[in-house]
Amino acid sequence: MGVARGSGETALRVGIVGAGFIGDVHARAARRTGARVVGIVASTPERTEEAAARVGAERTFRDGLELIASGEVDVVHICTPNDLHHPLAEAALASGKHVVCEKPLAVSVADARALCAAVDATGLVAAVPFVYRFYPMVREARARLATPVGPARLIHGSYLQDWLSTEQDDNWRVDSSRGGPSRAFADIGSHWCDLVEFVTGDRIASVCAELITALPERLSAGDGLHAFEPRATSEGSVRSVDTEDVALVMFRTARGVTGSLVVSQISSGHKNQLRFEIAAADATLAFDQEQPDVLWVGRRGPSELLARDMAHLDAAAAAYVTLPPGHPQGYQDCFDAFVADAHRAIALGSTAAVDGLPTFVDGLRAVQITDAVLRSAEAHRWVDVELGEAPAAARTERVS
Ligand code: SOE
Repeated sequence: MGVARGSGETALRVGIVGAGFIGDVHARAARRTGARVVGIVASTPERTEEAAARVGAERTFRDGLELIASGEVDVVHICTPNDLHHPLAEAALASGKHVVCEKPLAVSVADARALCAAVDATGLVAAVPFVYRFYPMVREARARLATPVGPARLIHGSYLQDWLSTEQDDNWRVDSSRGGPSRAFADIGSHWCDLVEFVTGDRIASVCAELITALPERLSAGDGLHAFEPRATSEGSVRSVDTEDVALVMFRTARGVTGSLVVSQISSGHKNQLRFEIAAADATLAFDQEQPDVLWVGRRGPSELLARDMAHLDAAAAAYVTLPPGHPQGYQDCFDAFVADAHRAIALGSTAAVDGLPTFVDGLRAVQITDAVLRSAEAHRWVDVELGEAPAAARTERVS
């Protein structure tokens, strides 16, 4: 493990592979936990040098495998294009490193399952940033669905963005060879499904899906553009698109609840709007990721817009409050809370010790749901989600 700090504690040593906007988010979150950002790697030597200066990394590495083999890091944060997640996570686990791997965990169920088996075999900590679980008002919704408002009867919502809404917009996610066979659903529909399963405690058991590619051609930008990055030039060759812009999904859960989801990355005006609405017996709960400091509680009688004030929140929600009411907590705060919990699990030697931490088992779930959505859209019928036996939770014995 890392070098001792004044209090005798050991600062965790973090290595980051991938330096798009999310790599910077990981670096800021790691630093906020008190970890050292020992090293970073980007897609080119120039971008690596720029990223190291930008995030204040202690050194650079030639590539992800050199960072993993260096012996200078305790946990590897994987923030690369999706096709590299499996090989890098596999190498990190094999070398005894804990892993935080961006979603989707892998571009196939087999690869995601193999990674879960590797985690189970080593007992290392391995987490996936389904970070929207870490908003205090999401935890409040989860607590209310567990008791006062009763079980869910109807679940619906959407996840809408517009950063891919013109032919000029391009990104590695659009290319199935880099992003995987599903784009919009795997990229952001996975967040929505993880969140509603987390909040309700239920599981999506079958889906009926339609996938739509509204822009069949785009102006290729190669690997050059990061998510949400505006295009500077209109140079580039036209390329055909083999992944979806929109996913429409109906689903049934294991408890028999029905629901629907609209996923779109071409909805002008919506920047990162994840919304769910859950109609339970005594109230409806609605959450909007673009207004994350409030939770709407709808009733036959007076409804209320519950503001984040720890004096009135369930203890499970108050645990994630870091600022007084009226001082909005946002996306980076939510990401910081996820990384803090992941690093706490490393310190404790167990993911089971940290309630609500999304692990590789949750990453596998998301890939299984994505696989069912792809099969349903192909066959134009309802398809069961491959629930299978979720791999055993990582053992809790100490990690060397
Ligand atoms: C792009 O769609 C993206 O950065 C996703 O990859 C993230 O998972 C999501 O949280 C925000 O949008």
